[in-house]
Amino acid sequence: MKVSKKILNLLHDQIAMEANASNYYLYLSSWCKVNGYEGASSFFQNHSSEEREHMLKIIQYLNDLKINTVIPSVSKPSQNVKSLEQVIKNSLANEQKVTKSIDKIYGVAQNENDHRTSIFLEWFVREQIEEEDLFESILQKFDVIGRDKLALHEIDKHLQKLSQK
Ligand code: OFO
Repeated sequence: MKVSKKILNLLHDQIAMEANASNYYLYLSSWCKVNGYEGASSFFQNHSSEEREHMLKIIQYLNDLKINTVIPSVSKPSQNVKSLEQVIKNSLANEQKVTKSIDKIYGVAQNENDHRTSIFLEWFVREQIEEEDLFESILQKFDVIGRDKLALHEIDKHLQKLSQK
C-alpha cells in the first residue's frame, strides 16, 4: 500500500470530520433560515458544500493511489444554537478542531517521509488558515457593529455578500 496504516486511519478520520462539518453547516444554514437570517443561511449552505468538496478531495487522493475508502456515516449535530453569534463561534471552534487534525496528519506524514501525503495536505494547511481567519473576522463584527437587531441585520447582509463570492 502506498500510505502507512496509520496515515490511512488518520485520513479516514479526516474524511469523517469533513462529512460531519458539512452536515453541521447544513444544520446551521437551516437554523439561520428559520430565524430570519437569509444571508447567513446562504453562506452556510455554500460552506456545507465546500466541506463536502474537502471530503471528496481526500477520497480522490486515496483512490488515485488505488486505495479503497470507507465512506463514513455522519453524526446528528447537537441542535443547540441560540443566536447568530453562537453560530459563528461554534463554526470557528469547529474549524480550529479541523486545523488541529490536519496539523496532526501533516506531522505524521513528515515523520514517515511520506512526501506525497505531505504535499497533498499542504492545500488543507493553507485552507485552514483562510477558514479560521474568515470566522474570526465575522466574529469581530459583533464587537465592531454590535448585537442589537440592526447590527445583526448588517452582519447578515455581510454574510450574504460573502456567500456570493
Ligand atoms: Fe474542511 O474544514 Fe472547514 O475548511
